[in-house]
Amino acid sequence: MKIIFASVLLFATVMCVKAQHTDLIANSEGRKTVSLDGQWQTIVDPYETGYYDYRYQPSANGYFKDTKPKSKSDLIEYDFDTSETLAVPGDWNTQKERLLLYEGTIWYKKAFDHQKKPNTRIFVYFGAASYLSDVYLNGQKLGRHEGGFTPFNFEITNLVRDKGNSLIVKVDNKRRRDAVPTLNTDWWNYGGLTREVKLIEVPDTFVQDYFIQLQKGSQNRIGGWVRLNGGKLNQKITVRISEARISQTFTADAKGYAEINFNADLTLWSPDNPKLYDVRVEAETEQVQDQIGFRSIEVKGPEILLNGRPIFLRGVSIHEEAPFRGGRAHSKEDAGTLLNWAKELGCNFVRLAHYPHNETMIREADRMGIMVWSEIPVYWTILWENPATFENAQAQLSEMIARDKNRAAIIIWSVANETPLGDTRLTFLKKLIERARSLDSTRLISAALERHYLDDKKTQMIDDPLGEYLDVLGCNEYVGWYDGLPEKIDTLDWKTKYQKPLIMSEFGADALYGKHGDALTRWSEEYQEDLYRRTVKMLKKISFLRGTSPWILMDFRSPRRPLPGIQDFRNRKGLISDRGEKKKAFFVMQEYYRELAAPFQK
Ligand code: GCB
Repeated sequence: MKIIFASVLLFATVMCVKAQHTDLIANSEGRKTVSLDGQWQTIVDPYETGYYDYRYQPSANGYFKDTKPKSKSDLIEYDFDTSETLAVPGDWNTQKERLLLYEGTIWYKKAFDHQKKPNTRIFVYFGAASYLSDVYLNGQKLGRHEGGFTPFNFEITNLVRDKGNSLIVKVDNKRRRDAVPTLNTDWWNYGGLTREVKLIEVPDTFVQDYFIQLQKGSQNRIGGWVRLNGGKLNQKITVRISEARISQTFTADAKGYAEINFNADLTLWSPDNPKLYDVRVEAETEQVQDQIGFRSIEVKGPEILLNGRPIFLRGVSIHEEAPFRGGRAHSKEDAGTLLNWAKELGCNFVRLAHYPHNETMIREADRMGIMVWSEIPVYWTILWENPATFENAQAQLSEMIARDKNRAAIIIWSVANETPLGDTRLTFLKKLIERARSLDSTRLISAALERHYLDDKKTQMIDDPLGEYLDVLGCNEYVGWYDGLPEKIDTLDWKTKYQKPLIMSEFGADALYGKHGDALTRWSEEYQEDLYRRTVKMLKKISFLRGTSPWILMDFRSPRRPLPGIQDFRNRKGLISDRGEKKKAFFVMQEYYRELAAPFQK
């Protein structure tokens, strides 16, 4: 009886610590931090032996205890310190050949020392971990985080020691039907601590978060809020933008929250002039600095207005895949290469598919003047009716917005990609849209929808009921690749039920760089080129089209693409190969964007 009670209690404690990561600390890139990047000790654990006992109950003495034998007779069947290492940040699949197809658990350990200063608090911050993470410090569980592409942090003030800390993370990338994304995706299920890990040290009461952007519809009024966290909440907070001669002081309420609101005479951010201001948020106990751009983004009928002027989004879709070396991208160099290719193509816009990319990518886009569509991996066949799936999608959406809401580059939050019509899906996505609008009323909301044929077999109709709730319609179409041959493209007419701008959020064809043939030879550069030529002609006739993001900038790894000698497990729809070689279709798109740039002025 006692044993049963004890194990129930243990189970309850292990399970109850679920999910309690603290709200994200804003601007992790701009704060003083200690990097924990580098080699971490790792244990590959396909059966989760380090987590469950032999009755498949959570074990009290899992690997997170990091126990060492105390005598020569002690039985301990693992040892982080003599185990293999993996680099963080980095996916595990591309670091060791035998992990390429691995989907399961790997335990990570980092030992560190840290002299905590008086009157400070310490957080451990993860840029992302794919997909499900259980985090422990010195044998104690800090919490769990679900979702592979958004940051999270835990407070460790009371657990951290001056010497010999053991930070252990169980990362599990097993796919699940009820997860977001679900079992089925056209991209590689990279696992691991794929982004940076760091310690953030802040004063006892600190600036937890802030939202500083132009108010919806205004080009000269900044609105938003600042939120403090700690014991001394009722502080004065000054928002200072010295270059614009702005210094405005507010008083936080008893909860540490201050609404901010003031006029500002600013040079607006745009692709022509990606102006960023040094913005300081000065509370009494902490001062934080950030680089923030200000611009307005609105829709009016089928127009998209940037700073009040109509704009055409000359875009391209991008996966978070590293050029040349492969695997998950995470560095400034990766971001620079991808975004410079987009610029060379003539882009002023990128669709970052199909999940939030790393923060460096967004900050580079901010600096380079490239507008961004950012999305969550609500992709294809999510379990719409499952409440936990909704909570998970909503958490990922909230974390995406929490991290990037001060980046001028981001103009669109997208809630879904190619999801099948139905009532439960509509309810699910409407709720996500409401949540996005409640967190950020300044940006546009979109989703990549599908089209269908009318009876005449040539009219492409966009009338997905979700369209009613979006600001901008996205549409993925693959006429000429999955649907007929390229000549079919010439016959199409486009219609929409909505008086709203359309972004053709995907179109394209696979081509292996260097493979040549005539325009009807699948996988040849000529087929892809011909499809792009015909598609561009078609696009020019769509009166409500205000943007394009062809699929895709660079070839990327996908488990759905086995064809030997051609695909070799890569989606070859890139305009550029994974080795950086430009295919013929790149230049078709480049020419179209040159034409478009002229009247619309970048
Ligand atoms: C799509 C998906 C994208 C795929 C692409 C393809 O519609 O949105 O994730 O990779 O098609 O290549 O089939």
